Amino acid sequence: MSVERTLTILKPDCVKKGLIGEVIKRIQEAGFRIVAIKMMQLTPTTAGGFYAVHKERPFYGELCDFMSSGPCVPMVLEKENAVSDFRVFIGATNPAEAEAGTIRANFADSVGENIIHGSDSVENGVIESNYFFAESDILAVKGA
Ligand code: 3AN
Repeated sequence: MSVERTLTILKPDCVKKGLIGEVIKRIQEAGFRIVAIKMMQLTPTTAGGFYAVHKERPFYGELCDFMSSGPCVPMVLEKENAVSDFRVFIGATNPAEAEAGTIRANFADSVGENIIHGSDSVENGVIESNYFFAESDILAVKGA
């Protein structure tokens, strides 16, 4: 297994529920190193660019409105096998189907408002990290 980077976003519902600290604590306890982090508010346009792959889906407008409804916290995480391990860690897109103990099972309300994003491939991990961070913002972090 090789060290990978994945892009996560603590979504506006995570921030509004006061869960930034709790979710970051769990992310670090699970062995992911935070190598870039910021808090920002997306616009409908920047949210739309991030989710451009879903442009034709019926929920696209709702998704862009939600993702720009308040501050969010994008982060780049690093770990061996980070991409698929993080997808397991956060749970299924629909929290009703998410495995017990995952972030979405514990904290998410619906498929639309599901607390957290995780890249779905190594390639997208790089593309999505570059959407939010310059390479110079991604720092080497030793240990957890
Ligand atoms: P994931 O984020 O788990 O990879 P995707 O890529 O299928 O899921 O969907 C991207 C985002 O679009 C999800 N995180 C969710 O917020 C939203 N989404 C997906 N399916 C629906 C749906 N049926 N209704 C509303 N929003 C959805």
